[in-house]
Amino acid sequence: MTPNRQCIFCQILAGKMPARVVYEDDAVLAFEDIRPQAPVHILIIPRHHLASLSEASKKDEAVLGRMLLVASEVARDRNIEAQGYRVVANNGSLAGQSVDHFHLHVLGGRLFHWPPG
Ligand code: DGP
Repeated sequence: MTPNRQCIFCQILAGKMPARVVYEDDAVLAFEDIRPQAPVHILIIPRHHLASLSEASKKDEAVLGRMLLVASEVARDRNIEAQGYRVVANNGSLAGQSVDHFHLHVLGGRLFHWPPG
């Protein structure tokens, strides 16, 4: 899928917006969230523009799996694996999705409650 010019995460992927990248490969990019909600807060995005999980289809199966594995690797690298961490995907407006480029949040380094707010 072609990059979306209005999409801030596509701009980060294109190198037009700065980001503190912590991991990248041919399918995904991981970088620090600009408004961290925990001591560790990393976003993981697919390299192609996928607006939300609702837009995903069979062709996205591999990248969705890669994103979860990268979440696990990032958690290990940032030493939040042993204490536990949270992986979140907000999908759509009621869930609080504010950037329409699908992303996983990896959050750690503090206590999280359930259910989330
Ligand atoms: P969500 O609400 O689930 O769509 O999360 C979007 C996240 O993206 C939010 O935690 C803040 C983060 N974010 C928004 N704009 C930027 C940006 O320009 N750079 C970075 N690094 N993070 C951003």
